[in-house]
Amino acid sequence: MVSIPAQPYDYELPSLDRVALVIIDMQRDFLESGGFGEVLGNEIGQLRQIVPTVRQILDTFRDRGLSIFHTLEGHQSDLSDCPPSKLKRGKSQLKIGDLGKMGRILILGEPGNEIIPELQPLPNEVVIPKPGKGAFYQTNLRSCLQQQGITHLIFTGVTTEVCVQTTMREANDRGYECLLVEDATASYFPKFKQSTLEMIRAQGGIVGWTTTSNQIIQALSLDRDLEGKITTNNRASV
Ligand code: TIU
Repeated sequence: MVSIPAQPYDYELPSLDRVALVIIDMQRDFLESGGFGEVLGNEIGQLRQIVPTVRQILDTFRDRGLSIFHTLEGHQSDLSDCPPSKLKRGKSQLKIGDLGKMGRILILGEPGNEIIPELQPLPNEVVIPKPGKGAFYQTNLRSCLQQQGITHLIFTGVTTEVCVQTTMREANDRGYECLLVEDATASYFPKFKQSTLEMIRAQGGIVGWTTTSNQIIQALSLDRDLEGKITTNNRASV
């Protein structure tokens, strides 16, 4: 059992083989200039700030050999999986599927749709492309989690109130115990991020828990000696 200090109370992991890290949509379309996020009229700076923190958590999960899922919002090149409402929404000049600075906007396989270089998935990590804001909608995420016996999900990524919150709510309704890492998620609107954190953990954790990257890293890190050899397992049991 690993206990992670969190709000509104400690988050308990029964065993490390039941937990997965979920990194939501850390892709160029949201974090780099010329992508979908900027086309929608947003400043990308807020989002870029969390990259080193997400990387630290990713490294901790890699170090411990724990399950890692990356999601990617994007559509088929023929837009067959993009509802007309999503395509029409907004007043920007460039729409989903139009040619932007990084290829066609929000289209799977285009340069702008790739996960940012700092967080590139390794071959053993699962990448879930998704057409919606929630990662359970029209994807095989649930069956992948079931195959691995995952019951506990630790969330990072962007944007807090859109794809992260939608996915957490979907996961919560499907019975997963959800923990959001406060300093490893970001919104184009800081006040929306703050409100989302508060609404997730309100009412006794109505959607789940929130904590900080330090708490996760402390709880999951292996202690190493000066030569890099593992000395103890800290508080975590494998
Ligand atoms: N616009 C915005 O805040 N977010 C999205 O469109 N997608 C995700 O959050 N990934």
